[in-house]
Amino acid sequence: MTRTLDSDPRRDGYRMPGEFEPHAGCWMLWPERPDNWRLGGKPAQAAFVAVAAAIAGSEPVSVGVAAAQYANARRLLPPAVRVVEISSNDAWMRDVGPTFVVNDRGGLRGVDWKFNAWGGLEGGLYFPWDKDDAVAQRVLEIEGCDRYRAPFILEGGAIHVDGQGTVITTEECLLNRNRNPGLSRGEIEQRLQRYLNVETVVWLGRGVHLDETDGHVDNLCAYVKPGEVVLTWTDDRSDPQYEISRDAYERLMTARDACGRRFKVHKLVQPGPLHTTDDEAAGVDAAAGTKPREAGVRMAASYVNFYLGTKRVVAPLLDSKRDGAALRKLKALFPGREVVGVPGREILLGGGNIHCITQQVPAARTRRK
Ligand code: KQY
Repeated sequence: MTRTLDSDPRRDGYRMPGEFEPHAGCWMLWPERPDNWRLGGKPAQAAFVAVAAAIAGSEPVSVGVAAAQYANARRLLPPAVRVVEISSNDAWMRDVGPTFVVNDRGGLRGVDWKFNAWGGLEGGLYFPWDKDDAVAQRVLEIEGCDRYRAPFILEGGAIHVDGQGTVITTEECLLNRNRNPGLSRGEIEQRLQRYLNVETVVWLGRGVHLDETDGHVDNLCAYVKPGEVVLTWTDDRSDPQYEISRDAYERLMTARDACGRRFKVHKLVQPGPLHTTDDEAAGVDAAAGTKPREAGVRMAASYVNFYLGTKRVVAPLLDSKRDGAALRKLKALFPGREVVGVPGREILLGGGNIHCITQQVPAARTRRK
């Protein structure tokens, strides 16, 4: 039975591990809403299938799908992937799924953040979002894990941790008035400390240019291992991303993590710039309450939005001119893992990428004495 606990992970000795630590599996959701995914979600479904298949080569994958799409998802996904019925408003498991936390005695629990579709009625992306907000609890029931219901709004894509006391996040997202307007920066830091069990919050400024999540860190910067991060980068000073990445680089270079380390920052070339085409925009249904998709809009494309699996890194292919260099860099950064590229444009058209549609379940382990 899954209990909802009154305490918090810090008090109970649980911490969020780094994504680079071993996994027990990965969760995803199934895309179908026609006002976000073009052509009734068919191209996105093919992209999600490719991501699930690539991750399944590294660790067990489970996909939550609404009842009406169950047969379709089951038919399209590889037999090794577990398909279970879960209702959701869209398919961003990173943001609506639980953030798993572990202790040193093999315990595994989940934090269920409050969710408001990236901004609620002040710039959020759709209404309603009640089914999304209920996803984490369902995943925790299936995993048989106890649950912390965090008393504030946060999405999993807004945080990256090193598992050793440090979280990296962005001011653009976490200090945005459309998330937790009643909380000061200090109060948000205290909540991150309690629910992730960290000591140090490293604040970056803005996320990737025009990122509709209000600047999630998972599109900008990711941990390679404790003390080392990879940052999306352009050398083109006329590109709006240049100032954003340069500012993040400077903040990282002057920060110290919870262990007193300085960061080693690896720059990863950005794709494009990439823009939506007329055809792509025309394939998305208009709907009241949903952010419309328009042609010619620059997308928040980044190779940093990869999944860091136990044996494989699964990264988006986004730009034939840059994919090779990006994959070579990731191979150099993760020598112990296979780096697999999967076409990412259809996921990007929905507003995120591979990291945003996945959520790792860490392997619960006892610490060696
Ligand atoms: O960046 C993410 N973690 C999610 C992207 C959500 C986009 C919704 N259209």
